[in-house]
Amino acid sequence: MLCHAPSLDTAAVVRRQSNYPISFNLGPIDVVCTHGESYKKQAENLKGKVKTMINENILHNIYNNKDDKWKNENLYATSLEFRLLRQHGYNVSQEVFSSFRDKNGGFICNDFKGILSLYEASYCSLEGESIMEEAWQFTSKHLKQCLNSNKDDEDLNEQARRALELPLHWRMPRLEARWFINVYEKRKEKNHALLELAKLDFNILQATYQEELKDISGWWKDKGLGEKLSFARSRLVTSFFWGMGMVFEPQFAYSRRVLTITLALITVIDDIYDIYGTLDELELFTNAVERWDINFAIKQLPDYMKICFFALYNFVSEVAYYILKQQDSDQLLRIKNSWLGLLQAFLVEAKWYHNKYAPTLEEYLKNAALSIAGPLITITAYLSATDPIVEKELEYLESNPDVIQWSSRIFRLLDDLGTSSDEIQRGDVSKSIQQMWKKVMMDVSRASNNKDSPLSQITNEFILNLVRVSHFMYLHGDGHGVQNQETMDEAFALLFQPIPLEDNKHMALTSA
Ligand code: LA6
Ligand code: MN
Ligand code: MN
Ligand code: MN
Repeated sequence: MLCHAPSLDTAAVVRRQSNYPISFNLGPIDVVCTHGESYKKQAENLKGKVKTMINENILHNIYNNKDDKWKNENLYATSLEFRLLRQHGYNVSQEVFSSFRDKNGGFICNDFKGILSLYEASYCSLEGESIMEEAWQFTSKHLKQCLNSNKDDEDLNEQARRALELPLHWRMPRLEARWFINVYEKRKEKNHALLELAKLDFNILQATYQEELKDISGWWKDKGLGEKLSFARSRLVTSFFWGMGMVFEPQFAYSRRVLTITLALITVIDDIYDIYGTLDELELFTNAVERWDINFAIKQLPDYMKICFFALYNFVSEVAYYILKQQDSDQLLRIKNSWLGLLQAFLVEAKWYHNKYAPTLEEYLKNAALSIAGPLITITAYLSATDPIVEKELEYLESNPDVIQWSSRIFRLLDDLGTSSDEIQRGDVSKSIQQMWKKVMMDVSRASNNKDSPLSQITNEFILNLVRVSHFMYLHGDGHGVQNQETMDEAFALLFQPIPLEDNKHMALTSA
């Protein structure tokens, strides 16, 4: 613990340089006009029509009526039901695929659609499930082969290509919705009312996101961290994207705001620890957060850290205040300690760097699962999206349980793959990511099927979604830091391009 300030001769310090590009400006938000209200009216009309077609208890009914019927159905339907049920926390055995096995360990299936569906289902497997592992081996091999020979159905080919790139279970739900609307639209047999409602729903939510982002970016600009700390990345839009990926439903606007600012602050502070700060300064900053003492910070920190500390201090206070006001529950220490955990992990890495120490792989991974901010982000999502906060669940999250450790390791590996220019054997790593996903799914499934588990279904979903956003963000390199074109195009389309609607006359004819 530091009792006096080390000499901080800031002028004499030679600092490292970052070569991150500047952030995208927020032009699109200012010019976008929101159509929220007109979309909502049209959607209300369609909802009535669609309600009568869709049975809202559809999964529940499938699950309860299943027992013997599994065997009789085709592989496509079985795989689809298996995946959807598992994704929604139902307990389904891998044995449902037994009747599709052949003598050589393969699967009896002669259509591409069935193989694709089984491939997607295989990603919902748990540790030790040999049938599912074989299903994955079998289908991924066949999909790759079929891709080249299946000339007659280009749409199906496109789906397979995308599935091989990343399976559905690893993709962000909202991006998938956007993509699937296009797929469905091309189908010959489709329900126009359903399609139109999906588009409207998408556009309505998008208009809401735009309002939110406008508001949050006003906050961010007002704080001026982008200009004051010009060495650091200012990543508000991509940070919003992470938040939206974790909690996309309209009622979670506050949570998206808190997550966005949290991610943007993490990114700035990460650059202080990785690039700009001296070791003495970093010790001081960590210390100031540990004490949570604004007077200490004012007296001891160099100017550039002061502004950052203030921003963090005020933001955390604001969130704690909000929760106190809403729920009479004081979470200040909780949030502060989550931040401290992150900064301590950042500091360990900084010490390694400055002391030229090369950690062992195990040492590295243990710390890296913290420095990726998975625990902080998960707890922040929980606190900002849950009312009432359940003490037992929160304590569980704070204890850094397996589910957070494994999801954070995946997040870390993906980040390292995306942000490191070193040659890494992608094949090996992606297989280990698959194994880790199974570990995550083990915990999620255990939690879903145990009434006494402290984890709720929705908290599990936050955790899975964080991993899904990282799959997206690092798929083509470093989407967050470098903001490569491919990733940004897809992210921006989701946030700023409404889906064109069919004209109303046509709608009236087809959906009557
Ligand atoms: C990302 O940048 C960053 F700042 C992290 C702490 C990872 C978590 C992801 C966010 C906040 P970088 P590092 C989006 O790749 O230094 O520089 O931990 O993180 O690898
Ligand atoms: Mn970094
Ligand atoms: Mn770092
Ligand atoms: Mn990185």
